[in-house]
Amino acid sequence: MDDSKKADIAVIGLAVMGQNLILNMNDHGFKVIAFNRTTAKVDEFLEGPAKGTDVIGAHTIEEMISQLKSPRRVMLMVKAGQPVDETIDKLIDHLEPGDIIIDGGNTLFTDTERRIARLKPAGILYIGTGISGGEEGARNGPAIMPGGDEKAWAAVSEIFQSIAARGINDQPCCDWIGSGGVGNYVKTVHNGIEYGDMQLISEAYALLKSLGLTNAEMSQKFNDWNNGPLDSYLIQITAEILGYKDKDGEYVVDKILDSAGQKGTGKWTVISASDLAQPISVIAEALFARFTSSFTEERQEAQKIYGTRQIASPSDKEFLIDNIGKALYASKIISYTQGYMLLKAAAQEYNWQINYARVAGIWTGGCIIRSRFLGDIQHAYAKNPDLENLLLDDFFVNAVKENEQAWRSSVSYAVNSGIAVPGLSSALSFFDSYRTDRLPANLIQAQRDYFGAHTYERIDKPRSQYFHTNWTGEGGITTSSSYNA
Ligand code: NBP
Repeated sequence: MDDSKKADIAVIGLAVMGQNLILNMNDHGFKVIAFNRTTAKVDEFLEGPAKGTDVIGAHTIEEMISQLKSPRRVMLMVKAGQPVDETIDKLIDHLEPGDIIIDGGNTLFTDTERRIARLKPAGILYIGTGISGGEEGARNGPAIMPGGDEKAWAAVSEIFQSIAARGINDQPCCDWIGSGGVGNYVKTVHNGIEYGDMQLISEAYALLKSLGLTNAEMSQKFNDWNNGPLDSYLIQITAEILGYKDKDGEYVVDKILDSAGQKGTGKWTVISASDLAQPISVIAEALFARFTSSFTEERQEAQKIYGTRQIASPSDKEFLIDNIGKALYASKIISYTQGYMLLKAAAQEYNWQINYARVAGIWTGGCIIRSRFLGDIQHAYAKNPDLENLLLDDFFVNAVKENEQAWRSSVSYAVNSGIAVPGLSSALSFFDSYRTDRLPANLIQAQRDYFGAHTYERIDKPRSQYFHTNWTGEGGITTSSSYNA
């Protein structure tokens, strides 16, 4: 076949993401060839959503490869994990040096690094890209975070930047993130931040509900908040969800079981943060809150035993409602601060050059955490690419100071009323730790030295000199050198 008639890209995996990305690419003038392990889905797709488009189908890998332009671009939109490796196994003998495999799934970044190393001897270029925005984003413009072999970027940038959403200043929500597994890593942290946002919003909902607001009133309140600094996709859909009634006239949200699921990216974020010693407490609490929510029957039993606490009646309900929005905003600042701390630590550990302003810019459109707020983060890092911590940027210093009192009173109200607010309260505790020049960790060091001779540094001596006290008079002078937990 004449190369000009061949397809620009192949997409393997015709579930919700693959199908919608193909249609999006087709809309932007790219010729796509579709393939799926279960080939009946190829025909269903061509006869269904892809009918009338320029999308073509293949029923074997060989057929798919023979209809692709060189260098061949093959995008995998299959379930993350083993299915990606199995698909690569089937592809590898049909590809030539310079051909490109792109994995668009929610892949663990170390898997991408392993695959890059595996494909390198064959000269096959590999990209691991985060894609965010769910079904709607894939169809109309997702946020795309590619990383891997930089040599491959020039060959895919036009396709990806065309199909991506447009964010702040009409910039495409897609750019080269860097080498190795960084694209997947940035997407993982995006998802962790998404967990944090969702938890904080759910806590604000619990607090508003405790004040007796109806679903319609809460929906209105979230709509109001969406017109201020909290303006974001998640606040907007929360307003819609709270106002949504079933055919029977009842609110759907009230009928949904309060047991939250998770698919792994929040967990990966927390594991990575533990590996890199980064205190992403809001994301961790959001993950743990989902775990706690799943103890449905036990929680019901416990409520019978402990009863419900009396809701503390506020002196000024409207004022407290307003404070809850401010607490949500301040906590969101902390959660993103922590997410960026993790990104910075990972960049240092894995030798990635991450453009933090651009990452925030990519997240301003297409993805689940898109918000006006990310524009402020972009601005902070554009102003100072070496910014040590978002909490040290002038804009965020002022924002936290302005909302601090409202934040404290909202958390106090929750604590006094027995309403769990792990996100809001851990964010506040992090802030109080971060702003404190002397924490009680001196006592922890003393305890460690007492029971394990782990030694400590002193405030009256230079750093990196270690001391041991014979606390009981019975220990020796031998200190621990291997155990540093
Ligand atoms: P799924 O994650 O549900 O995967 C289904 C696809 O994987 C089907 O095409 C299926 O083929 C294929 N597949 C499986 Br399962 N095992 C396979 C194997 N061993 N070999 C080859 N193909 C195999 O699809 P999705 O929800 O569209 O997500 C695709 C990727 O995008 C995932 O990594 C997901 O985490 C990520 N993602 C999803 C969303 C979302 O909102 N859904 C958002 C962002 C990212 P079959 O038809 O033959 O079973």
